[in-house]
Formats: sequence, C-alpha cells, structure tokens
Amino acid sequence: MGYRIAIVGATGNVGREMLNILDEREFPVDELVPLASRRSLGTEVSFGDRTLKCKDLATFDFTGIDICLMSAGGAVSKEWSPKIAAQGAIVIDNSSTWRMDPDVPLVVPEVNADAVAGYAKKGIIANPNCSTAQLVVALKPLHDAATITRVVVSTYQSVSGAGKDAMDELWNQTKGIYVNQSPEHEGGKFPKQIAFNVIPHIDVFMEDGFTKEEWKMVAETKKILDPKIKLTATAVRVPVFVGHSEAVNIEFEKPLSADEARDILREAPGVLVVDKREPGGYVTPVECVGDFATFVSRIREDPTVDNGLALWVVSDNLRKGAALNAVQIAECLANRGLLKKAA
Ligand code: 11C
Repeated sequence: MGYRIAIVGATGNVGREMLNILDEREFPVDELVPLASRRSLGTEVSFGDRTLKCKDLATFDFTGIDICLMSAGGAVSKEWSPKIAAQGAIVIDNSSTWRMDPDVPLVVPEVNADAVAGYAKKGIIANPNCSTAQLVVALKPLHDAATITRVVVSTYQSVSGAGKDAMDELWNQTKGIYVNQSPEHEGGKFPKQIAFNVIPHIDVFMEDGFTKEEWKMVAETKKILDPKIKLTATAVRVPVFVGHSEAVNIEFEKPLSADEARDILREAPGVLVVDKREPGGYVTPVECVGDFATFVSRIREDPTVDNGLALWVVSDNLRKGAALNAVQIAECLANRGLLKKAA
C-alpha cells in the first residue's frame, strides 16, 4: 500500500524534479496525478517508466489525495493550497506564500523534521527558498556544536532558480554573443545581460536596500534554525544553469576549529564534505547537479573575528533547494504515521 500524490506545476523545472525524486527514492506511490494550468493540459510528464498526462487543476477532485506537492508559484498557491487542504490532502508548498505564516511549519528535514507535525493547523507545510535550504543544512550541525551568533553570506545563484525561461535567456544570449548578435535583455527575466556577467539583484528591492531574496534568507533561517542568529546576505545571479553556491562567514559563541568543523560536517545528515586544500579539491555547481547532497568545501578559520569560520556551500537548487526537500518532508510525514494510510 502506498499513497496518492498530486503534483501541481508538474511541467515546471521543480515539478519534473519532484517526479524524478519520488521515483529515485522509491516513495510508496499508489497513484500519481500531475496537474497543470489549462495552458499545459495534456502535456506529458515522465514518472519512472510511465508517461502521464497533466490534468486540470481547476476541475480536479482532491478527495482521497494524501499529499499535494505544489510548485506553481505564489499566486496559484495562495488560491489553491487552502482549497486543497480543505479536501483532506496535506499540501507541501514550494512558493514563498505561506513560509512566514505562524500556523504553517517551514521545514528542512535535516534541521527541524519534528516541525512537520504543525501541518495540522492549516494542512500546509512550506518548503524554504533554495538558497536558505542548503545554507541551514550546513549551519545546523555547527550551530549545535558551538552556537552561531552571526552569518555573512554571499550567494552565486544559477538561472534555473528563476525558471525555464531564464535558462533559455542565458542559453540564447550566450549563443548570440558567439555570432556577434547583441545580447538582448530587454523584456527578459533579468534586468541586465546574464551571459558572461553577474547580477547583484534577485527578486524585488525592499525599502532598506536589501532584495527580497536576501530578506528571505534572513527570515527563513531564523524560523527554521534559530531566531537569535543574525544574518546578512548578498544574493547574486551568475551565468550557471543549475546549482547555487554560497560563500559563508560564520561567527560562533564558542571556539570551533576548521578541523573540528570538518569532522562534524562529515557526520552531518545531508552534507558531503569535499575539502582538499589543493587545486580542484572543492565542489563547483556543475558537479552537484542531480545529487541529493549539500556539499561543503573550503572550510577554514577566519582570523578577522573571534571564533570565526569560512565555508563554501554548493547544492542543486532544483533538488535540495526545492523538489528533494519537498519529498523529504513527505517522507517525514509518512515515517511519523501522519498520513491517512499506512504504507
Ligand atoms: C532564485 N531562490 O534563485 C530563487 C528561486 O522563494 O522560492 C526561489 C524563490 C522562492 O531565483
């Protein structure tokens, strides 16, 4: 016996990864229903060796669905998540809509798995932003060991975080430059040329000068890991297709050497340490694509502050940053007996 799963937004970057990961991790699925907006009706998606046609979100009856994985953006989630939860399915939502709602748990299973029980209030569990998910996986074991007081993080975020059109924009601009076409960016996803460039701007600007992506990293880290941690972020888009990277500087209450941190991270759930102090002895985004792990490299002491460490953290943003984390939340619910049917 398995579960009945619906995926809203099954044709998107993250929706397709949700299908792959449910299959790769052998999640017990009795029935899988891919759902999409009317525009994508009938589009086919692959689930293991099966091909499934997308059904219409607007007319689908969710009665009997155990879990609905939502990856269709904030507006769709705002309208549909409460309606779907009211029909008895637990919604695991990948948008930012519900993350800061006090009645919705925001969960990264390696960090706060027990929080899944909080789904009961609204029937919704939120997935964090991709740049937060990989960060807190690396911070949690270090926080447990020496209590983090402050984090300074600079991100190097791939274009897939902005969707399929953004990936096409990087591809087309890059090809165009090789044939002497002007790298047109007017009307595109990015406000400046992304090919052969970096853009220090992700999501909208806030009044204090930070961007919303930067604010999300602060607010979400506090909710998931510890409200006492002070964090400041600079979020930057880079011309990489998949895989977000982060340069992280951490200050601790207690001393923690680089060797101790390396040993702790080697044992930590979801983390893979690749840290040889030699050329190539670290992970780059192209190497993390398709993997489940959050990779940590370049672990070193920061002598400019008391009890400081610096790290390089890389992960597949479509996986740990989105689809994998959502499936792990579903696994937590199943393992804790919180779903209607026993597997
Ligand atoms: C990006 N991190 O790379 C964003 C995408 O709040 O879930 C995910 C936005 C979010 O553009």
